Amino acid sequence: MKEKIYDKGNIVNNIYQIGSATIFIKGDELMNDLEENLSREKIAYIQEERLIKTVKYVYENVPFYKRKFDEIGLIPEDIRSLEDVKLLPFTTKQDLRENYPYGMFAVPMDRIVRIHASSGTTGTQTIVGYTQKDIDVWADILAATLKRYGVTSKDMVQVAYGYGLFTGGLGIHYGIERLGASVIPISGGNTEKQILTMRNFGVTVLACTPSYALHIYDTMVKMGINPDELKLRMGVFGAEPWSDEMRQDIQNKFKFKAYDIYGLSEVMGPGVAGECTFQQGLHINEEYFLPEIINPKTLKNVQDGETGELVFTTLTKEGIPLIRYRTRDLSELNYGRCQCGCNLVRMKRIYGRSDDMMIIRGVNIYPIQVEKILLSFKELSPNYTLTVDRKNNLDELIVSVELNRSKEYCSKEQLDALKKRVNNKMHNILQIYCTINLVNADSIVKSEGKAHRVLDKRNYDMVNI
Ligand code: DLL
Repeated sequence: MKEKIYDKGNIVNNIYQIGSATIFIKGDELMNDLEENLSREKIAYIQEERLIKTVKYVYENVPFYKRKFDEIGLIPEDIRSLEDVKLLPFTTKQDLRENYPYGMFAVPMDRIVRIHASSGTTGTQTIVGYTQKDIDVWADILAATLKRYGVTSKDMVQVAYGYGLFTGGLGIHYGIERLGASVIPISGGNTEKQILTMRNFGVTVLACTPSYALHIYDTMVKMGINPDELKLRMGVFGAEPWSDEMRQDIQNKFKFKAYDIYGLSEVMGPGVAGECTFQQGLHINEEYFLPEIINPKTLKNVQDGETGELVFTTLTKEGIPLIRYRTRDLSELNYGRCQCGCNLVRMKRIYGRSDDMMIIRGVNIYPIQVEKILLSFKELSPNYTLTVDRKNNLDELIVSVELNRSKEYCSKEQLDALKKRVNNKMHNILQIYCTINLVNADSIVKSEGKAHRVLDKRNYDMVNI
């Protein structure tokens, strides 16, 4: 990437603009904004400049923001430092829905070269648009993210995220090409073909949702193919919450490192953040996305290291720039230097979404908490669903989980004893008893994309986790 950058440089004042990458020159110093070793001061310097520009840009180009700013008597000139981000109003998914389809776009449609949409599993779809520069920046960001996992131009990456309106497939695809690695754009589904492709083409990196990775593994076992026969050396998994226990399970099964990748279509798509080889949190690509954590109730910023809702302000986006977008995702930020040497802030792996929280008889429960408990039993597989119902005015949680072995191998007494152990652990940790359904392997429908695990019959709404 570096050679490409230096031989095409054009000096504009004291800033090199090369494709989508920006290189600042301060004295004799060259600073590439996609370099890993930016100091915190340099990151803040880039962010501040870009924040000030973005605020002016949205005020002038998005009537929604002009109205919002005017309502609170804020003018772009009020934003002079990074701290001032707190003066800005929030943007929510509801705002995007109310301005459906193109009301939040900052450029005329003839500058939009690509449209994506959010999955719409928690309501109406939201549409996002990208200019050519947005697409180029996205590819650069993803290339940098993949590099942090150790992906190189020698790798062959099978992209089993869905291609289409979902950002997973095409988003990662362009990053792989930008890095110079080979991409296999197979998309999701057709699992046996996925496995044969992996084996026959010598695939080294698998990119898909973690739940689909497990489905691929189960299918591999059925086909009599051992992961050791493959050249796979890592997985790039995301798009849905997955517990540390599920990660461990995937790593043990495939015998490779399973890296987490995070993103959301409103903010860009995959690559907003990703881990490094130390797997100690996901580095946020902060030069492009200014993160904050707020308390979702008070909407005030929390102290560093406290858990809350992630909020992002996009810093370079042209198509659909967003100010303080409330993601609903729960995480925390760590500004300490990572062992990998990179100073980009790390976000903790997503714990869940604030709107995934199930309130069962007054107890707040996130699906990932149940997943952790289930995976602590070697008899149980990571395939499960959670159904919440109300009977006689009492909430009930029904956990259906696949056994690792067929029921035929277990006596009724063994199954009852297992149910009891699982239920006791649920009660010890989550303070609720639930109904446990132990079902045979392969009796729960597997998703080829994001897993749909929670059915809340109290409002008859399928919630995506
Ligand atoms: O899921 C983008 C993506 C594609 C990310 C491929 C990673 C890999 P959306 O469909 O808009 O975009 O869904 C975004 O998915 O707000 C989170 O709730 C959840 N999510 C995404 N990545 C992770 C992750 C893509 N690594 C929503 N861990 C987000 C937990 C994740 N949840």
